[in-house]
Amino acid sequence: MLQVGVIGTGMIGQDHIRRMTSVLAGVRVTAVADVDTAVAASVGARVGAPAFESGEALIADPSVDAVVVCSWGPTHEQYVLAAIAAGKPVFCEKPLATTQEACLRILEAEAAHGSRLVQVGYMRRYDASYRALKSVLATGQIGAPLMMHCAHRNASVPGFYEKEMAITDTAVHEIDMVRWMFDDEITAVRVLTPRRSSLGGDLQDPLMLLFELSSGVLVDVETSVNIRYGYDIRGEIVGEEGTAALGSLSPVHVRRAGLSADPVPADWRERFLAAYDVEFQEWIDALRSGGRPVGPSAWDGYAAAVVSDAGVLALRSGERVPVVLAERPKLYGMEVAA
Ligand code: NAD
Ligand code: ISE
Repeated sequence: MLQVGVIGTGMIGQDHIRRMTSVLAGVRVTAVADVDTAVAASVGARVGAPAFESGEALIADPSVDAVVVCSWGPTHEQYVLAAIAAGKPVFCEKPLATTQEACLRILEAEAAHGSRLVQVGYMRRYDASYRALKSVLATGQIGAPLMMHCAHRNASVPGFYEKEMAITDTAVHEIDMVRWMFDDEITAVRVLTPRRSSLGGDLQDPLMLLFELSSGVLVDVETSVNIRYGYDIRGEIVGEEGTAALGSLSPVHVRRAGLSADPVPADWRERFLAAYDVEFQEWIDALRSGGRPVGPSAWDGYAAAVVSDAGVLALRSGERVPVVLAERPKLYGMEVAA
């Protein structure tokens, strides 16, 4: 049984605790921690896990074999570094850290440890629709890919969501997905700002991002984070001989009162429910078999941070911003995760 300590018991922390306690096999949640100690105590009490006074104390405790970090992005670096220092595997929700400099410090710490300990929570790599799309691409049936159109729509976002999070917190999923989908790196970013939605307060919402890949493929991504009607994730690849798109997710299609309708998920928990389950079960199985994490690595987290930093610069300047990655350390090989 893998004994896991969870740091950050907010929305996704609670969802991952639920799946590790009532859905997945071979895992037990043995510790929780949150700066909001009341929330940690009540979430811990529900699953019989003690609430620790700090994330660092949780990481050091012998009841914890592996760590899951679900606190706010700016706090990820400190916990990932502490887990590496303790030699414990750590699953960190995206983003790995909120600056590329912080990600580089994590890469250095992991390299000094000498083997992989870190996995980053880019769950789209585990989603059945994205996996099917990647398989279609690999068979060559639509020919060489030329473009991809993506949309990332949230019904609404929490109060703490700030302007640039449309790139660093939301489109960062497409940044990782695109690198994985095309086995390629993003080399430049542009960001266009359409007419602003009146529903987004101070946010520049929506945004239109344009990624250039080293192969010449162009990817556009619409982020709309106050679209109200639901959580809608789209992706269509245009190839030389055809197109392939993420399919409909609904098991049922309703026609009534002059309308033909599929339900739209409410949020990421509903849309990616199965993907998170697969992501965690594969992580648990890899660690239980004595192996190392094989999903999205600290290098993938770093690359996403560099592209997202370029996106923020492109948003501020209105210019095309090139993406420059550091040399890839040997530890991360060239294999494509998941
Ligand atoms: P949330 O605000 O609901 O929960 C975050 C929790 O972290 C809060 O309970 C807060 O008190 C706690 N926290 C803050 N600072 C802390 C610290 N220093 N130490 C310990 N706990 C601390 O936020 P959320 O929506 O659950 O998001 C958490 C993380 O998960 C973010 O990095 C977010 O980007 C990521 N996330 C990923 C997905 C996904 O689809 N993979 C979806 C949602 C959120
Ligand atoms: C959130 O943090 C997530 O990761 C969701 O998957 C994403 O859709 C949302 O925009 C983010 O704020």
